[in-house]
Amino acid sequence: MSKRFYITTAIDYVNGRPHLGHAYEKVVADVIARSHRSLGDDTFFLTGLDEHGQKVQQAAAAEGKTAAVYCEELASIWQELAQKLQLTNNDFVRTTQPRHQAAVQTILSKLHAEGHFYKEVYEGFYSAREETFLTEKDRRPDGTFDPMYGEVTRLQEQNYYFKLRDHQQWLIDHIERNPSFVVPDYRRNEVLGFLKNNVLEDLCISRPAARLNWGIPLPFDPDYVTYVWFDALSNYISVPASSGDPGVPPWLVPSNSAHAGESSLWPADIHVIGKDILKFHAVYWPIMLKAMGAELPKQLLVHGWWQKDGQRMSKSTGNVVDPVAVIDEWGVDAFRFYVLRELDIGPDGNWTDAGFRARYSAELANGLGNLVNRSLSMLKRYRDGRLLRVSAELAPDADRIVAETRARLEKNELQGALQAIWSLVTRGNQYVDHTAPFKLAKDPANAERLDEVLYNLAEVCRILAVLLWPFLPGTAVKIYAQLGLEGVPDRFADSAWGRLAPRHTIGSPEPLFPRKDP
Ligand code: ME8
Repeated sequence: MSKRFYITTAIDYVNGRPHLGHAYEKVVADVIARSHRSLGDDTFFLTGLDEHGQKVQQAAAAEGKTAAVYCEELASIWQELAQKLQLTNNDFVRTTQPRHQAAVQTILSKLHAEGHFYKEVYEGFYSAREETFLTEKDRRPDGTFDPMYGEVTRLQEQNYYFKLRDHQQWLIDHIERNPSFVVPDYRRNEVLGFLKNNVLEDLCISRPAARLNWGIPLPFDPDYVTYVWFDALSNYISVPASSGDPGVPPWLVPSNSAHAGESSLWPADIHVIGKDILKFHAVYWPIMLKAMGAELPKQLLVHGWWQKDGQRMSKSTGNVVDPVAVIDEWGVDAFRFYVLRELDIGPDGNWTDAGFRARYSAELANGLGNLVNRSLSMLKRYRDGRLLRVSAELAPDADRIVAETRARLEKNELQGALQAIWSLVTRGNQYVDHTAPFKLAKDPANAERLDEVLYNLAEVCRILAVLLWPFLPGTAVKIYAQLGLEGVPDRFADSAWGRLAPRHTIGSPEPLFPRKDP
């Protein structure tokens, strides 16, 4: 059985509009998916929406709508964003889809039948905002709860619980034996610290339907719906299961599903998630999968959070960065570039409009845009767009940078890969300054040298298009078209030096990143 590279993102709550943080995560996953395809891996990229639960039910009620109508309206806004970001997701899961609900019910029935759940009365505190039960341990020294929990109420109710305790040592061993299961390291240490210093509490996996009806009914007790996290985490496996994936446990594959053939998606290679949902993915999800007899995902790639001007983004402060507005004004590639270049995967980031403009102007307009535009314009002006002589003067620099970009991509170091790519932009611009083709063009005695210089510049532009494809796909395609090349630069192997043929004629140079007034 062969394995496809399978990457997912968190599925977003549809309790409002998408913001910068949601868009960032999806772009990160898209770049990794595109890189793997470019490097030759058969790749499947999944993203989608988390539509059930109290947050969504409350948001719908606040607008006087049913949850179903509310989700339907918002889902199209989120799907439009996926298109605007030029995501290459192969599927879009919504937890309200029948295929997903059926898989969740199959999982619940199986785990119930095998004795993983029990029913018990709970008495304690409850945060509706975080949909979580709280204990005395969660109180701060002054007796209050962290404001992130919103209003905390006392509650007494009967629910179903998933036994976690028996799996605690197994999970610690798994994380210790697999250093790349949680990346970066400091997030892995955080999970290990949590697991070693606390006894795992069993997980409440139900909510009484009388209190919350917007959820998947428990198949063995219609008075309850499924806890939203149990529902949501299952999306990663419900999608492969519903298409007959040979990597998922056979009991989870519906009998009427089309058989997906011999190549499997499951286990996932990378779940891209934000730091706030690490515990759900590094503790509950592996234990759910172990109980199901399914393999564990290979990696949780954990990114940090964006702030705006040093402050947490929030609707009440009115400082939420709207990715759609940025894209409409500056273009999707400028958005993708800024978030990936500014923030490495791991630490927190800070969006400032001034920082965005500075990178646009220095790195996109004056860096990449200027190199491509002046290189191709000179070729047009001095040689009517024709390459007359092949040269490999810049090949050693280009080869070194291509190798470094590849090494960075293989480690998911997207910021580092962009830095490597921009070292080729800088090298190209220096080369123009040093060789001064505009001076060479004045004396026919320099004709051969000018031909060589123009070839090196065109070839650097072509290689940049190939390297940029996962990051700035629209720009990469434009560079290819301006070079008079057909198709898309979506194969990393084409970054080898010297693919532009002698006598090739380029297309028309056009500015890639128009300069904007300050
Ligand atoms: O947590 N910066 O959904 P969600 C960076 N439905 N990332 C951010 C961010 C910010 N300011 N704000 C949110 C959920 N995110 C669940 C997930 S997965 C089975 C279920 C990230 O809409 C956040 O860390 O609250 C998470 O990875 C994603 O956006 C969705 O957040």
